[in-house]
Amino acid sequence: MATLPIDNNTTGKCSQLRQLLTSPKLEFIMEAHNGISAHLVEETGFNGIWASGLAISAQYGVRDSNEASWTQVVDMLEFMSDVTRIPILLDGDTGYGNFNNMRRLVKKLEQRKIAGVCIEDKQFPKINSFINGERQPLADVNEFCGKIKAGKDSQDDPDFCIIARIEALIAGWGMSEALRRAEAYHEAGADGILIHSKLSRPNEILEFTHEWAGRSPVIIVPTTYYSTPTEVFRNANISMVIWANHMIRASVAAMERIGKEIYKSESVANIEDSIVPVKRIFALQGADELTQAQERYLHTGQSETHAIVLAASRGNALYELTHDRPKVMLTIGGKTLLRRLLDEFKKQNINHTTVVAGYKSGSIDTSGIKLCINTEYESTGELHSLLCASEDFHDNMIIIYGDLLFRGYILADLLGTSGEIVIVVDSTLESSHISGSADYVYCSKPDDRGMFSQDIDLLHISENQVVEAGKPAGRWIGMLRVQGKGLERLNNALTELQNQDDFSKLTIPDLLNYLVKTGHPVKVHYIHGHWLDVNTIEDIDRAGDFTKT
Ligand code: SPV
Ligand code: MG
Repeated sequence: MATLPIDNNTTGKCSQLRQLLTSPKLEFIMEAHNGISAHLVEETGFNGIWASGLAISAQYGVRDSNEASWTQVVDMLEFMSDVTRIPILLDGDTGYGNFNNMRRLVKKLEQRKIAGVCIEDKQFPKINSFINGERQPLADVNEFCGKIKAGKDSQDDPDFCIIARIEALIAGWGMSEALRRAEAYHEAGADGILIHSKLSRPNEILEFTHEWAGRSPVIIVPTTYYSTPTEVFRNANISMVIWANHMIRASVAAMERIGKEIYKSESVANIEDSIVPVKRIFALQGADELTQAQERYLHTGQSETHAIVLAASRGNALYELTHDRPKVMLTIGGKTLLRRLLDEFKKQNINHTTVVAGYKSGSIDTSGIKLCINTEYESTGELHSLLCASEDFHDNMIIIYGDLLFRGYILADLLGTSGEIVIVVDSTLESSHISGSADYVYCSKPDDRGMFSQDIDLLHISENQVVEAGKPAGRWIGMLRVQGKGLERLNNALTELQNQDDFSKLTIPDLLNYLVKTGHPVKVHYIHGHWLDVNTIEDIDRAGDFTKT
């Protein structure tokens, strides 16, 4: 089975068809009328496809009377051929014109990797043989032989097959005319004869094959004599059976049944289990292949960033404002803090966000996120919340507090850093407003604002200024990045810390200090302002102004 995009390993479709035609076995090919039905025919196990004129015209919603142009047919064949590896035999009606049209048709079919064409000895524009077949005029034998020859002389691949279809029996001209025509078409170079009948018994087909005696491969279309046991065809040395219209008839039956049911019940609840899931359609379209290709071509080796948002706390200093919702659901400038975060994530192509909630978790808008709940949020700290999301840890992720507002470049720059664990530190200590508790950061070097990309290590992070450590280099803003081996370090540290009695109280700064203490560097990415967190009522006003600028 081929998957999209186009499988170019299509060489040999003509030779496959020739083998089917000349093999001593009775072979079966099945009708298809568009890409998806062709795909299904191949997936089912058939070795070849009949691109039926009746079915292709029907799926276009027009009559089988050359109402769809031949180029429209060829366009559809391209879709069918692109998604399949088995050969397609086109029902080419009368060749869509005279010998000259036939020459061009063969060229165009070969360009689209169609393995062969069957033309019938009627006149253009044709009408389906089952509609007043006996009254339809036949083509002149010599003219039709010229068309076969012109087709054979135009093909590039010696295995491309041209099948001559004889309508003499349906048109009421009798067996001897059918045999005379078969002989002439065979002489003209036809690779096989399709003998058509509209009787409900296979009698005239069997008489024909008996008289023809294997001079060339014989193909039949048992649409009207469908009850004939297949063994009869096998015994008659028939080369190939075409099931000519069964995919389109099956789909019409299914669409009618389901459509009526939905119309009647004004609901789709009843029929859901009797149709394929949408996933099956995606599979038929080769959606997985596209996802893999996106990984390969769009992200140039970089996997997608995931985000973990810590949002379990109420924000006690906000009093009534968080009476019925956690802090992340506060609206600032017309949008909740959470929505603002998600919008910033989207800008950086972060599409996997896990939010760890606790307080009033039911009020969190879950669209576009996965929600994890820290049920013990009242008695536990940040690391416990972080652990709740451990299933969604990723080797390319950010961990962020839910009450953070920041300019987009801060996240973009953090994503551009290469350290395995990197924290964002604001070096504007003096002028910054500090509500809530501040996480003072002590670093290997202070922020040298004259340098763009600095290599800075975290030494220590603490809620209080540590007098003996000197002046802190800044404050952690509540945003960090983990990538590559950093994930293993984070997981190991969390596992080890869980053995401590006070684990339930530990914070992210505790985790960072532990990492540093155990010899795992945590890198610092300096910024200078352009963020705030929302802890108090005054912060809400400030946040409103922040979103306006
Ligand atoms: C078709 O499938 O369009 C055919 C076969 O031509 S039949 O409809 O039986 O004539
Ligand atoms: Mg047809």
